[in-house]
Amino acid sequence: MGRMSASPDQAFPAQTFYITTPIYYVTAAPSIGNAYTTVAADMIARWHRQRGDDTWFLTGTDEHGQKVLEAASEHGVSPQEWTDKLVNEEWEPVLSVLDVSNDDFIRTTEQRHTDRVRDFWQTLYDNGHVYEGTYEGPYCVACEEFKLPSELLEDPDGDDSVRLCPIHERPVEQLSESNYFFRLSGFADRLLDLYEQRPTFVQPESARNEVVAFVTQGLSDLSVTRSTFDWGIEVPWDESHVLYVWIDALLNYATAAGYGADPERFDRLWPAVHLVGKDILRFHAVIWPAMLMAAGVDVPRQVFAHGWLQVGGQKMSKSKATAIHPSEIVDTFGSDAYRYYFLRVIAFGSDGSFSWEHMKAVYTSELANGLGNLASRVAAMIGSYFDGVLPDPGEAGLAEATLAAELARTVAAADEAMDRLALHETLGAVESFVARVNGYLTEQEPWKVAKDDSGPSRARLGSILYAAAEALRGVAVLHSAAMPGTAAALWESLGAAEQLGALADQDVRSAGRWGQLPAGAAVTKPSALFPRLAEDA
Ligand code: ME8
Repeated sequence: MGRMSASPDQAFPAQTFYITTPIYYVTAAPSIGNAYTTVAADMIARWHRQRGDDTWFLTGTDEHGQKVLEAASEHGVSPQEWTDKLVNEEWEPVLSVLDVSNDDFIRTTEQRHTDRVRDFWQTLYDNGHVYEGTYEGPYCVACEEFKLPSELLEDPDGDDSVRLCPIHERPVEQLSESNYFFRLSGFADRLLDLYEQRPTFVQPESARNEVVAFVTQGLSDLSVTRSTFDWGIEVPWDESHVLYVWIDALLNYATAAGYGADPERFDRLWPAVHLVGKDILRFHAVIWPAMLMAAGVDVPRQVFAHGWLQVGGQKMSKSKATAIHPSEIVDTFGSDAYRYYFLRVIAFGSDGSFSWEHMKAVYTSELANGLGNLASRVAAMIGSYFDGVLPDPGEAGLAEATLAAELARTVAAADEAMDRLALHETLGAVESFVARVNGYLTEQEPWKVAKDDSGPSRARLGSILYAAAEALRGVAVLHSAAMPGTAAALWESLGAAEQLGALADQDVRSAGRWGQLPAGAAVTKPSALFPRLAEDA
């Protein structure tokens, strides 16, 4: 999959890998729901960089539409002032809080976006994909979407004139507007062909089935303009309308990659992998590819819909009180443990729950007592038995050969899971290996071997501690995508930075080759990778 592109500083052409998150509505501060998609995309991007792929990772903010306008009005400021403030004070800073390595950040109010969006829709209008009509129907502002009467919920207080959005459980509005429509209905067959010919276009399987079932019922044309408010991109052929926020927002993935402005760059990066929550699956797997087909542009490489993060059994969203800011959790556990927790314990693609108790339990067992303790024990033993100089591996026994084979298997399994975006399996494979290394030490009892000063015992002690350190070298490479800070600290403590170069430059697929850390490396105790939690945490 993907195209090859040669870049001048690489000896071999790398595969291009372009990944995106949704662009989030700037109605409020980020929640752990938004952060979930962003850290997942970050882990994937970092992994691809460590495969040597020409990687581009985009995130950003969705700033137009009625919903953002209403949030600004509630605070008594203009929508532009509102979005500027929120982006500067919240949406950009949260990326550093979470250690996110995005290559670009797009705001839909930027001219590099708005100009290209107008060009795109003018072309579709000129080519007959857009026509004028009237729309009447229920509209949910929180979704920014017209709803079908059949999917609405009844009013819990029994008011017959009120119907609720099934996602937000808040009243919908009845809209009647003269609008422009995109001939979406004409793309149903081509979309169904796409889903059939490229079974991984929509993933996971449950998401694919939902989309196929939806399109099989037939598609209605899509109203793509609004005339009752003006916070949006002006329709180029009729300035009494603004473009519907979704068809403006979806184009961010193309405009940020140079569509319409830098064709060479766009050709190199496109098509993208889109990570989305399942709430916005249809926009990405139905409307977006149809828009691209209408414009004669390749459809995305993949749309992957992950599940809903729940707190106390309810989907969290900014419009509900359960929204938790990522900093609340990062302040207690640190960003690496945060990233690890959400990506490790929730099967990527399924719903999952967050609770402080569960997070504390995973932190303590897998990170503090698992990896953290292992790293500090190995460094401490090399410190006290070998003055901090990595001993010679000597003659490897069966146990060491087994450990080496397990590392190679772990790397292969973790990398294969990454291709399916089974991030939880990638991390699960590494966690099992960490547990294996701990088991290896328990079996080999180096602290007992150290009591005997004879030559063979010294050699044996060296073999054991070399094997444990070399195993940790592999773990550092494997964990650098999910836990960049921890992996870098581990890498430093093994003396690997000095001997093997920067962690970011290590090829993840070669991490299983045993014996890379040379004897003589200076091993130092890492500062506490996962500090003990305060009593009241
Ligand atoms: O929909 N669980 O923006 P948005 C999991 N602007 N993921 C969650 C989540 C939860 N509880 N809450 C939010 C929009 N998310 C549009 C997108 S893209 C062209 C335009 C994540 O601010 C998840 O990725 O409502 C979801 O799809 C997204 O945030 C919705 O963010």
